[in-house]
This record gives sequence, structure tokens and C-alpha cells, in this order.
Amino acid sequence: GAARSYAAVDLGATSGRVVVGRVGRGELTLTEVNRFANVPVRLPSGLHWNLPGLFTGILDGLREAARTAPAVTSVGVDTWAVDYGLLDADGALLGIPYHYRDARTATVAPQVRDKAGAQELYTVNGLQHLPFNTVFQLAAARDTAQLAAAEKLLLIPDLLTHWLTGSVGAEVTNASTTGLLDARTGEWSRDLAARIGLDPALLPPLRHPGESAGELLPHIVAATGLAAGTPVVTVASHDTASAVAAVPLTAPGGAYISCGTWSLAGLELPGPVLTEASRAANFTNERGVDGTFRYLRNIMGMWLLEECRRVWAARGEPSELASLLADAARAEPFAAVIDPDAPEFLAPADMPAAIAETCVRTGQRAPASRGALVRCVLESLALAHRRVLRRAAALAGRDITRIHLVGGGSRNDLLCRFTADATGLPVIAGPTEATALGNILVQARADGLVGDLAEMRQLVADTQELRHFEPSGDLRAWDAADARVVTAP
Ligand code: LFR
Repeated sequence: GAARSYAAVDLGATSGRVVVGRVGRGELTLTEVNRFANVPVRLPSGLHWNLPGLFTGILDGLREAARTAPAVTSVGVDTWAVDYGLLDADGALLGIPYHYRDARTATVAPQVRDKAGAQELYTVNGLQHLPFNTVFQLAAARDTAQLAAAEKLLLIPDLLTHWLTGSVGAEVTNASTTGLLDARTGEWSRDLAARIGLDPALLPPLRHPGESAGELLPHIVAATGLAAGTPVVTVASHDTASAVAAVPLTAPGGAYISCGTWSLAGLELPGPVLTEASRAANFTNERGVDGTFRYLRNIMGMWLLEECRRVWAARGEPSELASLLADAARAEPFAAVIDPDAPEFLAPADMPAAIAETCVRTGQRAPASRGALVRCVLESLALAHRRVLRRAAALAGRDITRIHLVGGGSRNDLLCRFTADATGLPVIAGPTEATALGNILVQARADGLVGDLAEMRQLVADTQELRHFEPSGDLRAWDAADARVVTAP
């Protein structure tokens, strides 16, 4: 049959985009119709997302999408995980959703963990401990007027879908990042909710990728020019789940790193790993499409570099990526290495200073130039990729023979090369827009245009540009550097 079009709304921590995907037999092409900055806003209450501003960018994008041919068949929404908005009894949003980097959970998270029991939590929800998991954000909100007035909790993509369609639901891949979903049953754990004093009635019915999430509301149709009755299809609304769905894992032995603001490094598994060793290593069991599990760890990712560039730009210093990477390529190897996951890198005001302080505190010299600092970040990320993937393989009892690096970070040759060299494994880089592709492909599948997950991935492998990085073969320098990393507890 003829090719069909779908619109993907994909919001990341630093930018949002609306992408139109054309899918046909042996055809999969993306056109970005709008990209807009995602700039968080600091208010007296803390750090928040500018959600109405983002919604405007979405509508602008959908208006562009409505002008493309063939006409858009459906729309799907994915964003980052864990964050949420609360609706009151009238369906109005209560307050402005918090950004997961807001500091209010820092003291609450360990308290909840100690009270509920880290092991007990993990055997139920299988989730890595991150201070901003929804369950900890809700514990921090416990005595607030907003939570008292709340009728429903909607995760960010579900909230945007609600604004587009009026429907209320909780998409399951993203629900698995809240800490309130039972990893074994895939249902909300009312027991966990009760344990943190949360009314389980706040949690909407679950919905699964491929199901309908309603039709565009009349005023959205009028504002965008999309056809009346255009459905919003439930996609893997956690961006990482969409990205993993589009990783061209066409043979056994493949691991993935979804590399953007975060590096999410791990394996796709048929079931969760809920062992004590897995908990101690802080691995997560997040849900993927078709009942798969994303067994992975968050690594702080390109956030370190993005934040350095933001600080340099604000000071009027050079911050252009290509020339920073060229400087990094010429800088001295392994001059300093850090653990990118140290808590001091989660939300520092001045990332270059935070990195320099950590180097000094761990008995190394502070990087002497911007190029040296970028090299330190990229080598340290490659070492973190290596530690996490080796650990994942050991904990899941799998062999890794190659690494798929997808997302914006796959454009970074130096990071791809370092990751291949550090692990001693070939790295297949791309697709860069894995998240948007995964979003589009789940819609195309709901539309009957592609088959199962394997077929979706084969289409990605056949149509998208992938680049291969062979490891240098000499691991000694990387072994020595890894031994110098002082890892955060
Ligand atoms: C990546 C991501 C990660 C999640 C983090 C916070 O964009 O969704 O998977 O841990 O953002 O939500």
C-alpha cells in the first residue's frame, strides 16, 4: 500500500520537537517540523517545567504537520519520565509541574527508602534508586494543599495527551518509572501507594502502547488544522522506551546505550531481575513495549557537557560543540577521570567548577582547558558505559558482543570511539532520532503498517544510517584509567 504519515511529539530535557514520520514498505523517513527549546523556570516553590510554553510549541508543530502530505493518520506523545501534574476534581491542573532536578526530594528520598525498606521496595517495583523517582516526589508533596486537592495524577506525556484529547490514563512504560508499579504484575501496587500515604485512586487506569488515547478535542483541531477525529495513539510514552523500541537489535548479543541528556545503558530482557545483587548495583527494570523489560542504569550522560556549554556560553566563552570536541580530541588522554554519577553533578549551578573540584578532591589536577575538561567528561562517560554494561551482562547472565549507541550522543564520534575502545566491543552508532522513530513505529503498527517489534527494528536497520566504530583492541590504558575512578557510593 501507499506510505502513511504519523506525527510524533517528543519532548526531551533540553528541547522538544514535533516530527512527521512517513512509513511504507521498506520506507521510514522523518521530517522535523518544529523544534523548540525546553528551558526550566525557577520559581519561589522550586524548579519547574514551563508546560504551557511547551504545549504551544507542540501545537505550532502539529500545525506544520497538518500541512504535510499524506495527511497525518495519528499523533503520539513521549517525554522524559517520572514527572507529573495533578488534576483537581474539575480536571484543572494544580500548580506547575516540578522538574525532576528540583532539590526538594534530596532529604525525603533516603527517609522513604529507609522507612519502606530498600529491599522491600525493590522486590516490588524493581526500580533503581534515583532521588527524583515519582514515589519520592509524592512523599515530598505529602502535606501540601495541592496533593490534598488532587483527584488524578498524570505523568507528563499523559497530561499532554489529556490536553489534546481529554482522556485520562497512565501509559505503562512510563508508569514503570514511578516506583508505584509492580514489576512482576505490571499493575499499580496499591500496597506501595498506601505505604507512602498516597490515595491509590489518584492513579489512573493503565494503558498500553498501541491502544487509542482518544481523539483530538475540537479546539485542538481548530488550532492545528489536523483532521477532525484524528486519534492520539498511546506510544511508549517514556522517551527511553520509545528509543529502545527503535534500537536495531536484529541479532542476539546486542546491548544499547540511549545517549542524550542521560545515558541509559543496558539490555532488553523478557523478565525483570529483582535480585539483591541487582538492587545493590542500582539496576532498574523499566517496562518496554510488548512486555519486554529495559534492564539498565541511568548514567548522568551528556548533561555534564550540556551544562558546561551552557555555563561557558553565559560567560561569553567559546561553547560551540564541534570546536570543543576538536580540542578534546587533541587533549592529553586520561589526564583526569571522574564518576559522572556523583550526586554533585545532578544539578550544580556551575558544572565546570563542580567537575574541577571533584578532580582535585580525588587527587587529580583540575582540567587546564575547556578541551581538557570535555575530554575528561567523554572518557569518564565511556568508562561509565563500560562499567554499567559489564555489570548488566553479569547480573542478567548474558554475553554482550556489540553495543548500539542511539540518540543525540550517537552524533558524537569521540564518544562513540571512546565507548568502543573502553569496552573492547564494536559500537553501532545510530539512529540519532531513535525516540521519534520508536514513537512513529508504534503508531504505524497500531495502524497495521508494520508487524512485531522485530519487524519494526528490521525496518530501522534497513532504512536508517548506522555508523560502525571498531575497538582499538588495546584495553590497558582504559583498565588503568578505570582503576583510578573514585565511584560515588
Ligand atoms: C531520559 C529520561 C530517563 C529518565 C530521566 C528522567 O530522557 O526519560 O529515562 O530516568 O529522563 O525522567
